[in-house]
Amino acid sequence: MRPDPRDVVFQKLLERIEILGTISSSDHCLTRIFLSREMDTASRLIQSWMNSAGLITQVDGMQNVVGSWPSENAQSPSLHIGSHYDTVINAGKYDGTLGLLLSIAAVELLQQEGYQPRHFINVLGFCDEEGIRFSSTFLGSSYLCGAFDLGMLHRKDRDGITMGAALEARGFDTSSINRPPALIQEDDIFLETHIEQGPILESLDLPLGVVDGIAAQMRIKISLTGKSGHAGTTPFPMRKDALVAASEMILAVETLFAQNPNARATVGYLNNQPNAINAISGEVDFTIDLRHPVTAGLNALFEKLESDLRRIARNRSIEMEIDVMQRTESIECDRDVQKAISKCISRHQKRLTSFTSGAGHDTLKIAQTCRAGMMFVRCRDGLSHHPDEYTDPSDIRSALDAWVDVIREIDQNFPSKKAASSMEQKPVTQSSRS
Ligand code: HGY
Ligand code: MN
Ligand code: MN
Repeated sequence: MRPDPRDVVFQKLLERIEILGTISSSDHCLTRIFLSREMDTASRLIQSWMNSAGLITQVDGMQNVVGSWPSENAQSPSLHIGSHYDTVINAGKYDGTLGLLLSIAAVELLQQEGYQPRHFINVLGFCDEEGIRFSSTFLGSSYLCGAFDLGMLHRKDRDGITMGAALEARGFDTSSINRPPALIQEDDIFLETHIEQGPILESLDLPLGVVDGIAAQMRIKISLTGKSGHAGTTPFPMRKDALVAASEMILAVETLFAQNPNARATVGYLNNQPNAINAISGEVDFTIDLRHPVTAGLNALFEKLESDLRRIARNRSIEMEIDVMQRTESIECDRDVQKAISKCISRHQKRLTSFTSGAGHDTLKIAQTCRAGMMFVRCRDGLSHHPDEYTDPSDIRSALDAWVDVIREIDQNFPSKKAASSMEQKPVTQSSRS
């Protein structure tokens, strides 16, 4: 008996997750960052998988992988689906990858079923959602929206290479950036499925959920200059210890943001100089990642934090520079798209839930250009950005079945574009964020 095509495509999907999870710049953990050789290897593989799903593919100069469904009777506006294929350092193998490979598999199934799309459908693999190399995220999605911040080209990586030089070295003409027409247009719709990266679906014992919004986020770099000196002779009152100042500041970040159950703040990177056992720290750089479900909430907390940090620097006679490297407003996912996703999920699970994502996604950026929505898939212990990140195959199968329905539903009943509703921010309760 011939195997069910859905089972065949599903098995291939599981294998591809494993394969992509091995393409890393490191032998002992998964790390695949923007413009790296590993990203080239991964993009070629993704391109081949898109080709075998019947898509016409190309890898653009920004290292996005674009797969277009050729269909005579397709028309505008377009339906774009996908996610990112770069990773953080020491990553899990589902973050980004699952949503992209699920989208390729869903298109393959629809093509096998002889489905004829009414709209242009593109599957998109974004090159830099994590923003590890240049501390600037959504590079691939903003490029495809024609909304790339050209100032980013001067951003340097830890080796002092600028983004512009890294792109030009690959033969990419950066003067072509934002030249119209952009692939993602205002009347289009973008759909992304992604692991939740949080504990809510697991706490509700649900495989799938609807995302109603994505939190505002900021990435900040703090540079402190004190005075290095001898550990054994310099009395405390004479010290300008940058590392102790940074320590007081980092605790101030936690104290302020921990008071607000919906807010998140993380210091993930710190560089200390001279970093010697018997020398007082003279210079420290560290980063702060801030999140809040709504932009206004984040702005208010950041204002308070900035004055706390300036007070600490003043009291310790430390010079301080605050560099806001990224600031992205919160968004509300399109209501019609949310309804369509809910309708499709309800065919595969009895209970429904929707909540705001604390994690950032390319949808956060693309929603500034066109209508967008997301479906979440449960992940074990809500763990992500960690090698133990895991999604159960039965949940992946539910997601695949639902995603096929979502793509067909939106393509068939493409919601008409209403006048932009005021982006009223929905009040956020603790239970409604991941
Ligand atoms: O940081 C984030 O929220 C996402 O995983 N890039
Ligand atoms: Mn991530
Ligand atoms: Mn992600």
